[in-house]
Amino acid sequence: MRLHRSRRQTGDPARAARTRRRTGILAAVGALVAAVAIGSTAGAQAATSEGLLCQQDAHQTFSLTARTGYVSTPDGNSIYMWGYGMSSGRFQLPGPVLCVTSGQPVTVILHNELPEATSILFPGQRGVKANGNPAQPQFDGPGVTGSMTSMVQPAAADGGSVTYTFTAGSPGTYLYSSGTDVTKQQQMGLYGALVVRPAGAAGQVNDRADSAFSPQHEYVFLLSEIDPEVHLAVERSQPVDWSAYNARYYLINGRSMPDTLAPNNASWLPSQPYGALVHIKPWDAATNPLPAVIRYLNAGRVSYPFHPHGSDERVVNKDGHALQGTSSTAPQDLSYLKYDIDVMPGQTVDALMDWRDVEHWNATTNPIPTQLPAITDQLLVGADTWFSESPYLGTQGTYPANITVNNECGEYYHVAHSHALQQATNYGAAFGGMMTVFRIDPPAGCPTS
Ligand SMILES: [Cu+2]
Repeated sequence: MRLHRSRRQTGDPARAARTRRRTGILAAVGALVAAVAIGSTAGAQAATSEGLLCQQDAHQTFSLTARTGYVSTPDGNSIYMWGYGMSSGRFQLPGPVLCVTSGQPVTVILHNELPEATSILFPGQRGVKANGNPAQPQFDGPGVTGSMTSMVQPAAADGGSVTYTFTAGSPGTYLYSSGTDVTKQQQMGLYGALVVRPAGAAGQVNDRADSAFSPQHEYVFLLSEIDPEVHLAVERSQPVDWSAYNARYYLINGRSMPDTLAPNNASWLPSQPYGALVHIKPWDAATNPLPAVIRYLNAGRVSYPFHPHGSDERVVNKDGHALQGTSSTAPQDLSYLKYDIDVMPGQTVDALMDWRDVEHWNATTNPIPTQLPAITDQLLVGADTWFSESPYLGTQGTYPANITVNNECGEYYHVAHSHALQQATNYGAAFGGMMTVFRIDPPAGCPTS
């Protein structure tokens, strides 16, 4: 395994030591403990340290700057990236999650500090203009006789800017990303999520009432990948050998497992502000009637088959459109339950998730607590492990000596990850990469969270 260490990393021994300590399986265990610790801090903090962090503005006007920077990977690597950040802020990966209202005007001003021209594509938005002109491909010759230099008007290298305006499209989730030298610039990190909310119904994914979700349980999973050789070549101004492309890191919201479990704005991940820990409670008609929503986006080059363990999710939107029939009066609900959420390059998938708890086994009061899935839905590993679509966790056995409890308050943890298992690694080392954890608290919540 070959690691590229930049001056930025080797120049800071304390940071290098921290990253070394975070290596391997122990790191995953440690991060899980850290996730528990997050839950045991003040509730107000938990509300801001987990889940979607929206960038909002009363005038729906955002000023972004394309910059260079570095991201950390759990194996101690430090990778040169390009990314969109708030102009008032700093480099970040991915770009800010922009939250807007459907049908309302939006302005995005792009400042470019990169050494080459760059731009932003806004697929699915209406009437996109660049500096007041219709957004359109750019060619290096007259008309369309030359080569296309950009899919949309760019901001010039080293200080240029361009202003994009549009009307926010139908409610849902959209990728925004570079339209200039797309293969290279998107690999370098120029992408982010745009969340379009229904007008007057911000608590719904789309205009359908049955797409309502719990606003405290809203998550974005922006999936992408990194070939560090490409990034090293760009950093050194060397040509990129795309024929040798080989992704080594797989990311959710710009982080790889176990960093995906760290809170939003974790101090040790200054360029990667977004966590990916899902923290929910079981569905309950009286106290927790609304599902969580997970907004999946693929900013990478291949399909990512993502799935949580223990429960299906209900797919309600794709590419910013509700899954429904064509009737203008009562469109048929075409949402569907799915275990594996396949997210194609450039695609977005919005899924609702209810956790339907089942009572634990008890010899006297609940001897047969749950209907186990058909054997054909189970994958048996050895004698005691199965992967199924059931949230049933089996019986509580005897703990080892000196162990009195194996979680904080009776909560469950299930991993969720890309099922293309090479995408669940950090430079080939399992488990890592495109992986996170769903935490399900007991119905009454954790006393300390
Ligand atoms: Cu799995």
